[in-house]
Amino acid sequence: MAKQLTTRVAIVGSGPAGLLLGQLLFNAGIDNVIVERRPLARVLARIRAGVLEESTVRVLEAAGVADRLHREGLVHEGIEIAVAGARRRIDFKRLTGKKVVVYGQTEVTKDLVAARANAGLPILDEAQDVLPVDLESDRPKVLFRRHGESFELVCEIVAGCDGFHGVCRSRIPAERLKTFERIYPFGWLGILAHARPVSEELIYAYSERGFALFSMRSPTVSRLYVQCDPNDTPQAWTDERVYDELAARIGPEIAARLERAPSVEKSVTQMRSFVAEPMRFGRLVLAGDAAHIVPPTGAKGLNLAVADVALLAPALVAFLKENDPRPLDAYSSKALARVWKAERFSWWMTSLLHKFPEGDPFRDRLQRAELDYLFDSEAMQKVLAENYVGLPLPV
Ligand code: FAS
Ligand code: PHB
Repeated sequence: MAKQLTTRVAIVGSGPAGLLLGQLLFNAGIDNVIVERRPLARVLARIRAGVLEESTVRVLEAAGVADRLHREGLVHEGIEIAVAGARRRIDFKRLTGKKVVVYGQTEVTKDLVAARANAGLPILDEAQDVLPVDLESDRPKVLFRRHGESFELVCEIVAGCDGFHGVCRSRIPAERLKTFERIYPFGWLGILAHARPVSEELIYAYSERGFALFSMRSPTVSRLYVQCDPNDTPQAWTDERVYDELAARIGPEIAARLERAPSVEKSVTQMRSFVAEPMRFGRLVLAGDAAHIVPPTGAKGLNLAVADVALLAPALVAFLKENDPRPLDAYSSKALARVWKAERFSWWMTSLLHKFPEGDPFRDRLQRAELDYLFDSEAMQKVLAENYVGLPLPV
């Protein structure tokens, strides 16, 4: 016999989307429970995104979790694009009046988990066989097993914040769901190293050997990526090979600054663009990677998850506290309008900066022309800048 629990919003997944939604709903006086498949320690250890849009910072401030971000985050007013050793700075401040903050997703997750603990709110981690049911009724449930016991979490809304490999999206009947996908013929091999970054700002490098990204987490921690075969494993890349490829793809001036410190984390990220429409089915709503994936080139994944939640939280407040269904009815179409713009930008940045397999010389020439045009045209630099710093949030 399953043990019955009740709440107003059952949130599936304790990544940034689920945690932020839980915090905003709590702040609005709406009870919620997070059900998470992994041990919380594993969630807290994940190394993922690194760049926050200004609007993301505003939402985290509104949630009351931005104090450490403001103390430790690095404000960046531009990035550099490098091509065959030449570099061009994209000046966000001058072109858009905006900036970004470099603050790891790992830290955002820690801040949100700490706020949730302070509020005494549950994260039911290590939940197995999680299954949202009765989604077209006004009392949907999330069934799950935890520490040997079966549970039935009765609620009014199920928020599917369970990422690309979660269960919630699959609970929408196939005939009601449209998906769009593009898989890229490469991946990213990323390392984290306790080494001074090679530059004050991020450098995105195109080279005939492949893409490289020189990012960071702090003035003493570098986050470095090289384009790799999509089937590569971290074991296929010794630290020496990573540093050799980084040096070969950026040119001698920056390469000379590479401190070849041992990696403390090494992983391969697959590259795909994916969108599921709609982001709602009955009392189930999707937010973040559960509904869409972007290649990380445009630093949009985490920021899109935050933008979804910034739209979803007030819509749930209107529905649950003011009995006004209109914002929730508009959620999916409004969120998707911005998602597709970020999908376009992430696809464009990825297509611009990565070395594609041989076999399409016309495409290769177009790519070089696009890079040259970016280097020479302020209009093109402004297009990149306004998308990178983040388009306005939907209201
Ligand atoms: P998440 O995937 O973060 O969280 C989903 C949560 O749901 C997880 O904790 C998972 O354990 C849980 N879950 C899954 N199935 C469940 C189930 N059945 N029941 C209960 N819980 C379940 N973005 C960038 O901008 N830059 C980057 O460099 C970058 N690198 C990335 C590297 C990797 C390996 C991955 C996977 C993603 C990366 N991203 C990056 C994108 C990433 O930051 C996401 O956009 C962000 O984590 C989205 O947050 P959520 O939507 O909360 O999904
Ligand atoms: C990172 O620091 O992890 C990072 C930064 C920018 C990106 C992708 C990843 O576009």
